[in-house]
Amino acid sequence: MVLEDGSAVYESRFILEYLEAKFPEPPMLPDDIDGKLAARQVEVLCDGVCDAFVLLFMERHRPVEHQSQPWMARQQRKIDGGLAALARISGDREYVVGDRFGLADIAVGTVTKYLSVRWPEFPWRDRHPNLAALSDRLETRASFQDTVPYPQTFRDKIV
Ligand SMILES: N[C@@H](CCC(=O)N[C@@H](CS)C(=O)NCC(=O)O)C(=O)O
Repeated sequence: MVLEDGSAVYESRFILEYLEAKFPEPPMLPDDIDGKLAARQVEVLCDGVCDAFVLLFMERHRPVEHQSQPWMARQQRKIDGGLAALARISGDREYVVGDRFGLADIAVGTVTKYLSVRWPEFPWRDRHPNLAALSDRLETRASFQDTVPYPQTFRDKIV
């Protein structure tokens, strides 16, 4: 995240910590310790899905003779398992954790939108209609509309 003075905060967990410290109201985390833990668990799952997808994506862009099918299958399992866990946790709740918008919603909405943008043919919506509904709801928020992810161009060859 690039700040107004041109400096940068990187790694999503630190970016969120920075934003929370700078703009504590409204809080991103629930007040109670169990709620905080639940939100952080969702964040970890989302990071895991995202990291596995980045690894899978990179592997797919290597020359085909260098690609490892078992490695790609391993990443795919993490993505599938992570999304299934997120779908189970979210259920049909309005917010992923507790009764107000917060970090867990940001994490889930970010990973689902990123998958939609970067991997449109992946059928996560058909598999998890509740996550699709949650994602669509989140995408109506101005903060999500203002920060739609876009695929970056890789200039260096992936070897
Ligand atoms: N651990 C880093 C991961 C950063 C990362 O790999 N981000 C990916 C999305 S999850 C990205 O920006 N990819 C660019 C693209 O796909 O165009 C973080 O959480 O900030």
